[in-house]
Amino acid sequence: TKSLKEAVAEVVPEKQEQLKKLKAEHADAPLGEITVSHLLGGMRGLKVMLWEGSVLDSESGITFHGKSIPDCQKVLPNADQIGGKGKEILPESMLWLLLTGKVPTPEEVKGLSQELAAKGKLPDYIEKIIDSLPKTLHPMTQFATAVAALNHDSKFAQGYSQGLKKADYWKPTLDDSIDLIAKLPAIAARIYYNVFGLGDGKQAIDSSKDLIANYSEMIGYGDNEGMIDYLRLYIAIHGDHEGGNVSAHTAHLVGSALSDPYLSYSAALLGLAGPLHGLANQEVLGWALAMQEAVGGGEASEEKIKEYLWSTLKSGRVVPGYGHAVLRQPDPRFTALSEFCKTRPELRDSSIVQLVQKVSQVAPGVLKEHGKTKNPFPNVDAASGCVLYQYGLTQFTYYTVIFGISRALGALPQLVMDRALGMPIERPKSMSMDSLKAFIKK
Ligand code: CMX
Repeated sequence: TKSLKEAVAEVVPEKQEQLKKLKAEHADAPLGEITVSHLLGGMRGLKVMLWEGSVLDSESGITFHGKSIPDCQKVLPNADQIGGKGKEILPESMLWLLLTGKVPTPEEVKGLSQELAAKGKLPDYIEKIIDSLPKTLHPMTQFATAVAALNHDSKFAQGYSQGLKKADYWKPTLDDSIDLIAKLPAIAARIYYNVFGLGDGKQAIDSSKDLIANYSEMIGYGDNEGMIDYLRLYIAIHGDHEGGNVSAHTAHLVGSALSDPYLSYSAALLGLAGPLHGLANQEVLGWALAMQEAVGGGEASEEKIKEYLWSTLKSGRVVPGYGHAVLRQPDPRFTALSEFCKTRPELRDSSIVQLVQKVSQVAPGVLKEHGKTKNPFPNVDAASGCVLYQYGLTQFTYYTVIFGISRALGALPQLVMDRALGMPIERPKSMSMDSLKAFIKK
């Protein structure tokens, strides 16, 4: 049985060799043309970034090292296989896959779980920083603040200041990344306790439990098997969505300046906190509850749902949880969460879950008729919040924090790979409108 660090150490030389060959054989191969509309249109579709963990296809959705979500559900170890209870993908298994490209054995996952438990306790100064923040400060701002402050003990920052060799950068990057992933649940739970007075406020860690069983305990859901397994699935499949989305790209960009993993991931969280990105799951729930009040829950008629959708669109707002910059089909993450709902009676019978499912059948037609969005189908955020709500986690300003625990599983492995491959500081060329005009005339 290998440790994660040993497994990564095996992969690094293979990846370095692959990059060397790519550079030697294909450095000048064109990847498409850049037009003015790319520059003005948020750089959609431009292939300008290396990202190893996952690839997003506009039709079939996300694959993690070539594995779809159903593939991962089949092969990645779950809690039942490591002495716990639960059938869904463990985030530890997903982390292993994202970092190494390999499916871990249950023993390897158990070892990783124990390593994370051993590193999960927060230092006193972090607890004090979180406790000093006003309860009215958005939980995501609190989250990013605490994560940035952990750079106090960064092994990468310390090593760099002591003249660490470039070839070794990836090692303390990996140490910091594992340390951060281990501490995210306790940070998130302490914020939950301070802002909402829920959980026991202690963030105690049981080394025999997996990351999310411990997190669930910390936020007061230790006895709720359905919620624990939902959180595992949610966190595993939100982990990575290739590199161009705001949070992943931000971690990569900030890390390219050799800011350590804590600073890089803190910046990523601040991007995740935007309503067009991670905050959409908070937006969806507020919107769905208002709809439930206006049209009824699971029993609402198609006509009423249509009317409500049109009233949102006519008021100039977007329908939250619908559309995507890359996807052109329903998001497989939405499908996976919807399938989970079918397996649990408490979710099958939930009025808000039923309403969200009904909306997902009606909204694509309305959005097509509206004619603006390139993708009228639900994205992951359409489904994720209603399940938390049904399980009693009704504080929806907290939802994006849970997404924030997850995104580290993909963003931090890429940071390790960036340093292992010696990727340079990111510095694209910008242009003013005048310089653009002058350039086009030439
Ligand atoms: N409802 C109404 N209009 C929408 C829409 C929606 N759900 N999605 C896109 N549009 C509109 C856009 O606002 C844009 O209008 P303008 O031309 O007036 O600016 C037009 O359709 C074209 O947009 P697009 O090219 O289809 O989409 P983008 O790549 O620009 O944006 C996204 C993608 C996700 C930001 C957008 O679909 C959106 O705002 N969706 C709602 C918010 C949401 O669910 N975000 C979560 C995404 C997943 C995640 O990151 O977590």
